[in-house]
Amino acid sequence: MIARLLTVLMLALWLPAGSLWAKTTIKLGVVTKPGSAQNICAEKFKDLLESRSQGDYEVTIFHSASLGTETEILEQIQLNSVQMGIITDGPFDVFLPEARVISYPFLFPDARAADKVLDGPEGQELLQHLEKVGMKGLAFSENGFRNLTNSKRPVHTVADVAGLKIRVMESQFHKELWRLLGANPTPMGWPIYTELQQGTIDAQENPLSVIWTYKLFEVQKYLSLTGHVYSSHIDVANLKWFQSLPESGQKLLQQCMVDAAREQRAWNRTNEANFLANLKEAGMVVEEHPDLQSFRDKVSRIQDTDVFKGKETQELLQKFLRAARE
Ligand code: EAX
Repeated sequence: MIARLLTVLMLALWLPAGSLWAKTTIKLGVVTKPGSAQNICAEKFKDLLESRSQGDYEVTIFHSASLGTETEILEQIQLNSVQMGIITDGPFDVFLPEARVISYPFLFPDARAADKVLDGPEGQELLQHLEKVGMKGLAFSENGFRNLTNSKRPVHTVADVAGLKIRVMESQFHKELWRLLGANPTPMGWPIYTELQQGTIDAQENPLSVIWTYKLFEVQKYLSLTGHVYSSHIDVANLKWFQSLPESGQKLLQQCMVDAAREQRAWNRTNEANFLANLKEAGMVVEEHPDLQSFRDKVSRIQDTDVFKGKETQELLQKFLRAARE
């Protein structure tokens, strides 16, 4: 009798705890530090999901390379030891060659064109492809147009790039791009301040927000507004984990990420002029109008090289090229 009473009592005590345990916890990885583009999106996503789900979901953001490089975060997402990530498009290409179509050189004339293609059927097709590598593609947030910095000399034409030891993302495509431009590229994970400071590398390329937030002006004197590629983040989840959520949860999570990404893109664009002004004030020598035609000429045949030779990559590239020109 007493034993039965005790069981009933224990069950009664368990129930509220049981409903608390039903909370879904999510580990979300970004390589960058607070204040960075990825973090703005991650924090917005966390706010939206936790408030709209009234606490059914809890998001913990792992940032500042605490989970390793972006390549390493992607590996952890595939293993589901991390459920979600906001990751620069570059490092995806080792997992999914199709991802390199976003950063085809000089593809998008401006951010609006990028939004049109990435939010349209072509971008959605790319997100679908991620399922082949165990990831659910939720949305595109923005890193931004990438610009070249270096410690050696002003870069006006592509000839000035010759021989620069440049760090590129862990991406076969970016390595090939800078090889074609005449530099000496080395793939490395983020961050790279120490390597720039010690002179292991002379140059790097990133959007203005990153150059500012990571104080690269302290170790890079010259900035050229090359805007050679548009760089997005692909906001992803582990596919099996995502599919294990109730349908309402899947919809909510996706909508929160789409909304967070939209706000984050707006943040990035609103601040771009300030980032440039800050970098000038910090003493960078800025080439605002480099001879971009000389860059275009060097990479005009890149779509015939090995990095775009896969059938599906080539097909998606043709769709992106068409859509971007419409
Ligand atoms: O977002 O590795 C890179 O160059 C990325 O752009 C960096 O993570 C900053």
